[in-house]
Amino acid sequence: MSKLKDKLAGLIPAMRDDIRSFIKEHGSKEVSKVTLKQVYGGMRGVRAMVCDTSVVPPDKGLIIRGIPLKELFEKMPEEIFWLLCTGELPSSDELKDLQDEYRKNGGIPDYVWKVLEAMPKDAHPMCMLDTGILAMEGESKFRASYTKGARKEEYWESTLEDCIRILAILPELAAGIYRMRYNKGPRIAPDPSLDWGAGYVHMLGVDDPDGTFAKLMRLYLTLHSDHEGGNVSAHTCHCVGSALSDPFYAISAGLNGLAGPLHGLANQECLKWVLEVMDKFGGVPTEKELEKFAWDTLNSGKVIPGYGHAVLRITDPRYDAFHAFGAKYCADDPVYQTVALVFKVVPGVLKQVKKIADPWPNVDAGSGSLLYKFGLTEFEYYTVLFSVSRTMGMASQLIVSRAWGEPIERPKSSTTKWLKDQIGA
Ligand code: NMX
Ligand code: MLT
Repeated sequence: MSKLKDKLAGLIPAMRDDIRSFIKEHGSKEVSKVTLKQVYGGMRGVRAMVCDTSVVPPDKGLIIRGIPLKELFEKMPEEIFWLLCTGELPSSDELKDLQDEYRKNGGIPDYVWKVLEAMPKDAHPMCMLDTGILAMEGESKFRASYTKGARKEEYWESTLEDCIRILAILPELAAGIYRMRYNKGPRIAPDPSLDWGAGYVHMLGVDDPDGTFAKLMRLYLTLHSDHEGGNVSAHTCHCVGSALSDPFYAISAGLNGLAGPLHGLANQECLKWVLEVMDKFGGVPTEKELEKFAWDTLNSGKVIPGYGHAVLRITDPRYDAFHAFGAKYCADDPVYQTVALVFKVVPGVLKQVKKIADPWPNVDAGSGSLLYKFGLTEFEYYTVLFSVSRTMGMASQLIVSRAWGEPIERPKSSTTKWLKDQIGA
């Protein structure tokens, strides 16, 4: 048994009992009211689901299992996955054991590459990633054990095994897609001596002579890992998983949601926007030029990517972390300088638009300029990096919900006529 499985086996019975008795004792109490605006407004702020891996207070940003993100910047992404699943950071033995599990569970079957090679040459990298994960669904241990008649209390175990398998292959799959999609030459085999983040950089084949890109990659994978349960990717994964679809189905579904421009795809859109600005003004623009460009974007009916958030009402601490990394390693880089100028100018513009609830940068505003600087210039690929990381959050949420036996998700919808009758409108 892996140390993570062992640890969870020790924690889960008490967690399950606690949640069951909590529901039994207090199940009829009210936790949230729902207004008509929320019903029509993407359920914003409605508290109607559970996620114990992380929370996002609007005035603080991401807190993972009680630890504010800024205290986790230096952690390895593998440590974050352990933390998300168990509520504690791993010991060095536990970390090593999880890294060994990833190594043991690696290896992508040849048919997956054949499926990807058969796709159109201009397929979006996100479509390739989701297809690659889905193509491996036949391997699901959860599906096999469910078919054999596993008991509900055992579901989390095969869910964990599937999630470890997916996390183990993801950097290799994602890097292989990069090399295939952008004609970078043959795939690069995994190097078992490397950690999850550095191994991904190695397989991408991007030059990293002093290890700074690997440092950025670890930070990137840590920062994007989870963002409570209601974001589109986590919520989609959770909803699909609640039907007891296995993790290959649920995680690829969640990533399909991440591929939307209002969600994870904003990172590609954001760098595109920044490069357009630079192209138009022949380099780093002046504040005035940038302000006009921002107004032109808004007036043409488009969003300014990388700005605004459904929950946050401050600068996203994930943006702050990228900004600080850029100040340390990319201060002379014109793309980074433009991103920094956008941060200076755009909130002031967005504050003048009454309907915009949050004028501040989100996670997607700054990451692209750093990737670009380190040689990953194909910005259509950026959401794939987000995906590798976000899979940790989705996977841990799936494991935890299977562990306490969450039922199928099925909220009640209403017709407009019913709502009007109900309200007496
Ligand atoms: N640029 C232009 N308009 C905006 C922006 C923006 N950055 N942010 C919000 N608005 C608009 C929004 O489109 C909506 O307009 P309308 O009523 O005409 O549909 C109005 O302001 C009110 O929206 P909010 O209540 O402020 O935001 P909401 O919770 O609905 O949406 C986002 C949140 C993140 C979808 C929205 O801020 C946005 O589209 N931002 C740009 C895209 C982006 O950066 N997405 C990435 C989010 C983070 N991630 O990785 O997932
Ligand atoms: C995320 O990381 O999922 C995004 O910031 C979007 C969200 O939380 O809604």
